[in-house]
Amino acid sequence: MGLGDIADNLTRRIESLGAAGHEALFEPVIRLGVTGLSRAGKTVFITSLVANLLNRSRMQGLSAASEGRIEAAFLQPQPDLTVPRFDYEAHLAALSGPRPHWPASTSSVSELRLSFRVRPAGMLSGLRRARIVHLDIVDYPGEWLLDLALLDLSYGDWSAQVLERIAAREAAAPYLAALKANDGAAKLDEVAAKALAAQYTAYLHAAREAGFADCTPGRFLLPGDLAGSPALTFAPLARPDKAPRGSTWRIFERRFEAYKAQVVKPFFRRHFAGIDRQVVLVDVLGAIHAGPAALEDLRRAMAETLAAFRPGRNAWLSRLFMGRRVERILFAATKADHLHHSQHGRLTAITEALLAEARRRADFAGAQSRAMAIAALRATTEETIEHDGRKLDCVRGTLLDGRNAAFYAGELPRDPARLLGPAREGAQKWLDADYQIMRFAPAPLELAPGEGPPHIRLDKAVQFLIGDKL
Ligand SMILES: Nc1nc2c(ncn2[C@@H]2O[C@H](COP(=O)(O)OP(=O)(O)O)[C@@H](O)[C@H]2O)c(=O)[nH]1
Ligand SMILES: [Mg+2]
Repeated sequence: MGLGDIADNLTRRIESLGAAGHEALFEPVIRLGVTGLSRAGKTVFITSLVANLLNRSRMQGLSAASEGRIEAAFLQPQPDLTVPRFDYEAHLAALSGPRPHWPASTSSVSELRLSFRVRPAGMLSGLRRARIVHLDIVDYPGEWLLDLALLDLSYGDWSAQVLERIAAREAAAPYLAALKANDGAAKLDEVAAKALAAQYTAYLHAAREAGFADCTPGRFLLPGDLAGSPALTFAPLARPDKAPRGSTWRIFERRFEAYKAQVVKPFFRRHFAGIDRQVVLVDVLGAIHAGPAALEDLRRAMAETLAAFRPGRNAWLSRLFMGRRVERILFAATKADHLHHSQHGRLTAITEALLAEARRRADFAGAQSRAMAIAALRATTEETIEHDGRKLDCVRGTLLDGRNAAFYAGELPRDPARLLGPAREGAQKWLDADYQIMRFAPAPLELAPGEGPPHIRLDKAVQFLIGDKL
């Protein structure tokens, strides 16, 4: 660990003590990381989570809530003064207004502190005094976790890997064509470099649209305030025989290294290293709908993501963690309200299987992990309809265009291998089934006092994540 790292750690600790004052020393803080690739459902998850922790009658699966031990829950100023606050009020207003709509998409790190006054569990519950427990929720893009793998790669290795993976992808054709006109050995032309980086970024967006998750560098998709900076102006190249000084290859190589040192590492240092509990949201249904290639890619991306939770795998990261670790990791397949509950078990089984390899490694590292199918905000109701003389278990909701419709997503297989097998073997499409997806608008809410927004298994998710700390 360098001096800079030590100083960083110290300042961070002192700041977090100072900000909350003297008492903070005795008040436990749980840092809950919420991540997932973009559109996985992070913003909706955090908004509904907070609303349901403030008003807990739909949280019977959280034992501190069902035992009535939570005397109060309240939002507080977060200790981190330089991280944007998660805009809970605005997101809740979007979901719960008279014309409910999904919150606008967000693309960087944000935080929110929720504090509880909670009585201890067990026999002495009535005797001992209530204590304060803080829950710091950190929302960060899963794309940024994928960048961890870059730390172990040289520019040359990364370029080779990317070019091999994208060779057969339709979405990459324009970039690969542009690449032909660029010689890595030639002197860098900044205008051409910018154009090439832009074209590579366009490929990443197209790949994301097509359902692929292996999109590095993560900041190209979600640049925040780094847009246009040199650290983001590079792209993978075919290695030239010779790369003289000043050549595109050499300069891209330097920028790749700068990206690692000045973008990737600070993210892990500032936001990731302090996390105790983690939920990884995964749009499994969306990937199934997009087809076998997208599902296989999601599996690979999840395995890579999990590498971040096994600090032993990466020397730099293990120094940063200094023996700490993320204690619990939940993989939650989101948007389960697209399926009738009779299929939720299958969705969970598919999520488990999808993550099996990755989970084995995380369990090995001592973290507890679990897979679950949830809906942070339930937008549908269930209904059984007759179709061609057959009973179909459907869901019904309001579509984005205002129409009301019953919807059948298709029948998920009982055996996850029926999907994962063909995905692994590179099948072009699902053979014996067709999976649909539909975007529902959030349903208008009529909440009784004490009630948070309707959800599916959000309470169980929270119980697994932080139940032992309340
Ligand atoms: N039906 C349903 N749709 C959801 C749910 N959560 C998220 N979505 C959909 O997924 C989209 C992306 O969610 P968001 O939270 O913004 O994803 P983020 O990019 O990970 O923050 C939303 O606009 C909704 O269309 C859910 O619980 N149920
Ligand atoms: Mg978001």
